[in-house]
Amino acid sequence: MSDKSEIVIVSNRLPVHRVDREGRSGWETSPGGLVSAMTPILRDRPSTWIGWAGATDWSPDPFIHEGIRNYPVPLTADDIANFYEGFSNSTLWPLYHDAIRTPSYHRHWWRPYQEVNERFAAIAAEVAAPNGIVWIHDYHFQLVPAMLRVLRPDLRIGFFLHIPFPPQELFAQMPWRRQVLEGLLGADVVGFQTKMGAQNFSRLCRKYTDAIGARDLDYQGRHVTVQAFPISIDYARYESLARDPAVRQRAEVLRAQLGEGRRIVLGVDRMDYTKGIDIRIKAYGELLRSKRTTLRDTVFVQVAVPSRERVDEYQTLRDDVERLVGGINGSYGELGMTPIHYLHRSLPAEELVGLYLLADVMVVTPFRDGMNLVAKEYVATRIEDDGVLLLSEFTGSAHELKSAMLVNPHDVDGLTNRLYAALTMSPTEQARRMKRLRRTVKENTVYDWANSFFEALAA
Ligand code: ADQ
Repeated sequence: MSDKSEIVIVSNRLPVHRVDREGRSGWETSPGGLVSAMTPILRDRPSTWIGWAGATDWSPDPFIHEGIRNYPVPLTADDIANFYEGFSNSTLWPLYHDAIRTPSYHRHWWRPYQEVNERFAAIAAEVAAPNGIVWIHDYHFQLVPAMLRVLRPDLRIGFFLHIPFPPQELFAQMPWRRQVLEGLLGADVVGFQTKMGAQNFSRLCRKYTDAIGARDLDYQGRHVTVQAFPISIDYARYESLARDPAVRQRAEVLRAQLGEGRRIVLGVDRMDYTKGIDIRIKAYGELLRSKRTTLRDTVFVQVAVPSRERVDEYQTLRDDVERLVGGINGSYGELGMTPIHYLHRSLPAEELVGLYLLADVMVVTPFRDGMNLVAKEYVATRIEDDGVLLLSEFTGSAHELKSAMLVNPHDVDGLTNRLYAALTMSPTEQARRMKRLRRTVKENTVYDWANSFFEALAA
């Protein structure tokens, strides 16, 4: 394989992770839509994926795994504290999610953010073939496009933001707002999950930079395409897992464990304060308190993957969620039967799909979410056109999944009423909605998403 790549992907994590088995260690492809969407495209041509390998004490040399060259970028413990947990996850993440937690602005995080962006840009510049394509992912690397353009003006540079892009009223808070916008404007294509994100970006660029244009922008003599590319899932994979006899058998075992005859309400998320895990548990508690449902009729299962546990806000959230679950189980549970089952861990896809198959109601209630793939995964597994998706209006998914039962997660009474309506929805109404939802997700898969981004970049 040539050491120069026609396609280069830049993301915070490499698409692989280290596994140790029987004393031998090696790499395994990480689960996730982004990795599976890229793999067919990357395998066809010389390509490199640049990202962090996940450890601060060592960083291996570039290596090939399943036909893709991985280029690990070393990050020190200080980089993780300042660039990752600091600027990325305590400044940008809350600011871009409606400031539902107060963003922290620290000058001693900004410089490391610039330095790490420079490090990634330098590697991309080194590995990309002449006139090659570099696709940069997410809020960790908003300065890379402009840095890379200075080093390699021959490249086609794309940037995709996986999280929301905030409106002017919020973005204007950021002390480094102009630098971030100018960083992104280094790309030829800047992609967002929704039209709203794209509009916010164009408007902010017109206000704080020299860029002009209604949606696409002209900047420093270049054309910058600004567009929504709603991300999706590998629909066929989820549908086929839903048909897999082993997965279905496992689901039946889980059903027996949860109690035959109980309707199942499910939540699956990263443990993050944007996801509205607390609010949905409160709403379920209200249903029990008002006796509109009982311990015998329903059971709530919440699976939350541990996330960013060293950031204070995430510790507090976990404590809050666990206190809420404990309170409700204490008040309404009986010996041998609890209203809420709570798992704080990651589950294999087969187990997750088993739960999707069991869920009569799937509750997805983020206060703000770029897209939310869990909603789409649930829909893809409902091969019998039943089940109800209760979906927050403030997710990117709600822009597409219009036949879901939409909710405002800030309104506990509204959410409680909708949860009750979902639990009592007729099978005919369920089927009417689910058929439409399934068609929508099937028509725009993660492969369509990746192809349309590459097409825009090649145009
Ligand atoms: P996330 O905030 O991580 O992603 P989401 O889109 O819901 O949110 O994706 C989560 C993924 O993790 C799903 O594929 C889900 O199956 C998986 N997952 C969740 N809980 C799990 C568990 N307990 N065990 C195993 N797997 C679990 C960010 C943005 C989103 C955007 C995506 C993609 O915040 O808005 O949709 O990127 O762009």
